[in-house]
Amino acid sequence: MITSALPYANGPKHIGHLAGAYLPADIYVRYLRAKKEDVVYVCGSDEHGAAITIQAMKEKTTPRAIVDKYHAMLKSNMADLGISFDIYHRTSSELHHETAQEFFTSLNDQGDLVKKESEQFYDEEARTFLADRYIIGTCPVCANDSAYGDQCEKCGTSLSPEQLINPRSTLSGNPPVKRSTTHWYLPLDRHEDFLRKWILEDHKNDWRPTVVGQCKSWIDQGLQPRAVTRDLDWGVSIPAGVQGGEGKVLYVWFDAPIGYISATKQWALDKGKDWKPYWYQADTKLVHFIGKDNIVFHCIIFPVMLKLHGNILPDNVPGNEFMNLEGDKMSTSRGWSIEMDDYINDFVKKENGGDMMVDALRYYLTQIAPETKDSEFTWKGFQDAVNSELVAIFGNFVNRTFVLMHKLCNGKVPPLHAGILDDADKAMFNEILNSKLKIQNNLEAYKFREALYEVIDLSRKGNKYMQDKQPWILAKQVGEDGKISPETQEQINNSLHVCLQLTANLAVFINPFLPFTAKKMCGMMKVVDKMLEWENGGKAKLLSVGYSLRVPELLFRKIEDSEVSEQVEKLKTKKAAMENNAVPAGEQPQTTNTSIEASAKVDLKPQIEFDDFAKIDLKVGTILAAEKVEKADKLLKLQVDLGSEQRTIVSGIALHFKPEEIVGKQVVVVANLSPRKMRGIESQGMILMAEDANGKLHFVSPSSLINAGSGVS
Ligand code: B3M
Ligand code: ZN
Repeated sequence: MITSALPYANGPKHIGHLAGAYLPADIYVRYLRAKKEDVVYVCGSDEHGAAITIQAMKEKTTPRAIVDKYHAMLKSNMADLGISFDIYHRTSSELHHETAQEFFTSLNDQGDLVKKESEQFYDEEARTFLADRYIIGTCPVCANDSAYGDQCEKCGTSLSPEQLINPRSTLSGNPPVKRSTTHWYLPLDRHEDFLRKWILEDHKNDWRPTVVGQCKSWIDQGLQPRAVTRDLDWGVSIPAGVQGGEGKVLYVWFDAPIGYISATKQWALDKGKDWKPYWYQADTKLVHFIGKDNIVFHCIIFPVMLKLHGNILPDNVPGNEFMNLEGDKMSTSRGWSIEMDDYINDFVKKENGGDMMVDALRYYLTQIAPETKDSEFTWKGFQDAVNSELVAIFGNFVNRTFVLMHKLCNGKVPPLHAGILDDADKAMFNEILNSKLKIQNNLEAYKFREALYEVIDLSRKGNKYMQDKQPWILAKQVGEDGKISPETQEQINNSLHVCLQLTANLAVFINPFLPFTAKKMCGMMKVVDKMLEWENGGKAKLLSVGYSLRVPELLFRKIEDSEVSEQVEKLKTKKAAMENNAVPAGEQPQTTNTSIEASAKVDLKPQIEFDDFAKIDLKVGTILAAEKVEKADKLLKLQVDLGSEQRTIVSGIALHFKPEEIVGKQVVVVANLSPRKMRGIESQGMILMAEDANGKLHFVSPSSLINAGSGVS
């Protein structure tokens, strides 16, 4: 029973979500299916909660319209990216409402919930209690003026509405008042002993340390009763007949995980199967794939609910850390993100795109999967991974094998001549078996990065093998009759036989990760998808001798420099557009001294390690010449002496300095920055500048004249 976090149907989702909760689950599920395990993979849209109603306010429409719109988008995006759910359900469905209500009733009837009255924020004008997200105010940590009642999105701090400075209602804009209201709570404190033992002892070795660590800190902080109901009019209503439940709904985090169960029920209904074994049978292995912000819900709250309800508990919860983007946190609301929908439009649904570009993304996201710590997506990194690994190693091996087989073996699988099998051939067959074990051990331990590395490494070994055997050189050894001798042909046959069997194995191994590629390879080998079953991996005779194969198809294409720079530009433009729209006129935060200080703090980029800093090569340079760049009023073209060499650097400082003013100046140059073309001129580095409060630029220079090329550190 495999689940991926249900995405909120309140907007597009980005590739960080994809890398965190969907792609790894899909890889795992495809592997299990290849092993012919009985596996169900469910997901669906999370359509309740304030995330939805607030988006409806923003788009001036109804919650229903919002969830319909984004449910359709998410469902089709996931399908386009090859995420192979058995069902993509939705929590607004009737079946889900019934399932969630039954869950509540059963826990409530057993006495596992407690009903309590408390004071909560209320909007007198809108005549409604305010869910956390409906209260905004100033963040006590970073002075962000529009922090939410549950979290400040600027600095990431979790908050409660009480902590906000100058709280106000997003409905009326008025400061809220306190009123008493009744809610149901799940008393987590009653379950501390169970959680401690189950997570911190039983699973301390097989769950990821980051996941266990987060759970430990929650438990150690002391577990509190959590409200499982809300005063809202959008959601699963409290079952009729429950006294005092009128006008209240289940808290979204109570109903959403139950969505996994209702999705399973719907799947079973559609397939004529029984859903119960998947949620009740002790030998069912339940695995939740999530991002780290969902750990507490999947490791603490939902398991307590499952236990009280008599269901099985998760066997593992491989929570992922976050994936940053080009040096900053990924965030749709701040415009610093790559939406799945955008990637699909920009790459997949393009003439030179298609499924190949889905697999390219799946490859890079897995290669940099944030399994143990936060990782970072860069477009340059994407280009490197695709061009120098997928194209140059894996694709190259498969392509060469096919081309040579057509040229030297008549387009058929050549025979293997056992008598002349040498150590290299035997080693290659051994490698295939070894790799299979390494790949599957890693997959079973949820180490997808390493598993994928082993697949590519095997293809790298294939390239090396072919390079050593050099069948194309052998083919040049012709006798006086212009023909290849039978002995030489046998050697050629053997090497290509081995390469073809390796290719078939690579298809089996790559299949969970890059399913479209595996399928294409099957097409080239004229074999059915059944060949991709895991038990076939490691076999030396997947392709029969004499079988004729198709001509190779292009498996991957290179990513051009221009695509990289276009995407980076696009990102910056999007962020700038968001920033301009972020604070509506009249709502500009007041600038007090404290907020200036505080916001200076927030402007810091995320912390880096010394090693990251050490990658930057800073050198003192002397400006030898400077001139304006035609038709670019901000740019100056500089010649800079770095001691051992001269560089051309294009710098955006023309509005601040006249060319003649700066000749002879010493500056600090980022000397190992990848060159970049600006207005047709290749800029080979960057100059550091300081910007003062008025936006005026100042050179960063050594305090006295020193040799050009001196290091800065
Ligand atoms: N919708 C939160 C999220 O998208 C939430 C997950 C529900 S999983 C049951 O991060
Ligand atoms: Zn903050």
